[in-house]
Amino acid sequence: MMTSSEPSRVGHTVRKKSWTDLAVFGGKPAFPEKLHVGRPNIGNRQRLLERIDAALSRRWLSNNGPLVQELEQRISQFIGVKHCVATCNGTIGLEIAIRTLGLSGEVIVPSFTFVATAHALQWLNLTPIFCDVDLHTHNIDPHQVERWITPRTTGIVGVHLWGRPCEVEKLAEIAARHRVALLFDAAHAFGCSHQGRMVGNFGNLEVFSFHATKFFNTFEGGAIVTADDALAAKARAMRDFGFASHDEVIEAGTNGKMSEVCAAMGLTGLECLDEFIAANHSNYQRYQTELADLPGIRLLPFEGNEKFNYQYVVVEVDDTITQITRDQMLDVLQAENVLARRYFHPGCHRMEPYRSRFPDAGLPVTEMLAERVLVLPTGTAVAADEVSGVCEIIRLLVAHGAQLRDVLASRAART
Ligand code: T4K
Repeated sequence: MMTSSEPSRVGHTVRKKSWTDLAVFGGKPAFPEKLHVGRPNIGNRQRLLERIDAALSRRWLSNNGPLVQELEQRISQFIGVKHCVATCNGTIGLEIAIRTLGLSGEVIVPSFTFVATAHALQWLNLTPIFCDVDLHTHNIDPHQVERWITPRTTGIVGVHLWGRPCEVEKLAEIAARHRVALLFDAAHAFGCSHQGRMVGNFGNLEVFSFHATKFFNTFEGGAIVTADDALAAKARAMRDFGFASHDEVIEAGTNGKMSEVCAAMGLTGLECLDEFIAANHSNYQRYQTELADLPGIRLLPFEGNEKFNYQYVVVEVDDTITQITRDQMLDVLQAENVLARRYFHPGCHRMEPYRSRFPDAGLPVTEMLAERVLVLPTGTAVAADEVSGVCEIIRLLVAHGAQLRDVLASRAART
């Protein structure tokens, strides 16, 4: 199916023969247009506009409309989970899930995540207790979780970072043994599986983000999924001010509803998931081939016979080997119009209000990864030859690492 999401190119890529041609030194940027991390996957524009048109004709724009109901049903089927409650974004989804589980006191959460994970707890006056992550998977380290459990702990929030599922069995065992709730922030992991089961089937509840930058988007949006009837009913009421029926309020709820126009985008995107995955997968494979064996550059692998959405292409830069630092590399890439990102720098524990509260959080792996990780552009808006162009620049930087480190450092010192 042809969709409107194929990359469109204006102008040509400029090839760098020598490091002196780099844009940071006055050369022409390699790419005439900016390459983003998280350029939205659009899907079939015509289907989207038809759906929006139908919603306008129905004059039903929000409040659990037919498109939202259809999206929830399709997502439940896709994941194989009983309940899906669509929300206006992932952050509100997390807040509703946290309240639905009745969490209080302290909740254990990784610091190496988008700050929304921690803020959702803080916003509800809970105390996020930051836990370190595993060096290889970047996910919450179950052994470290045990370390932080106290009588005040009521829950654990795992984040399936980059779409790679957490060690869900170990976390479930720890949560059961300590009688605390287990919630997953699955913002990155829509369409991914663990041991053949789709993400969305683990813990007490899981929460997706369908933000524009995500693999599957509803402009803004999210969803809470669970197999538990009571939790689903509670989350559904909380999403709608606490209403259980027209005149009956059973909870102090909020407004977390998804609009019909967002659901229209979601339904259209669901029909194009295979195309999104194919584009991401092929970009990932190209990065893998072209960055293979590059000293000091580790591309995080997607391993095993599982489903992945390949939305985040993540490299670790070990500057004891590359010499050029991750941040110098980022500056060079940005000048070439490659808007790579250093997600998630600094860790949440280095941001306010957490930094003042936990000055000595003691999270060595998080600290190290926050200094090493670079996320590279991919998605349906990024073409194969653009991926090759990005890899070519990275190879050039590594080949002249020591020289560039010094030149860039002395330039920075002069400015
Ligand atoms: N948990 C986790 C683990 C998360 O990663 C997130 C969100 C959440 C929870 C919360 O879910 P939501 O409440 O957002 O549903 C972006 C996204 O805004 C955020 O949703 C996402 N994680 C995070 C990882 O990335 P920023 O601050 O990096 O966004 P921004 O504006 O810099 O955009 C990123 C890139 O995408 C830029 O290069 C521009 C490009 N872009 C962005 C938008 C919105 C486009 O090309 N088109 C667009 O429409 O946070």
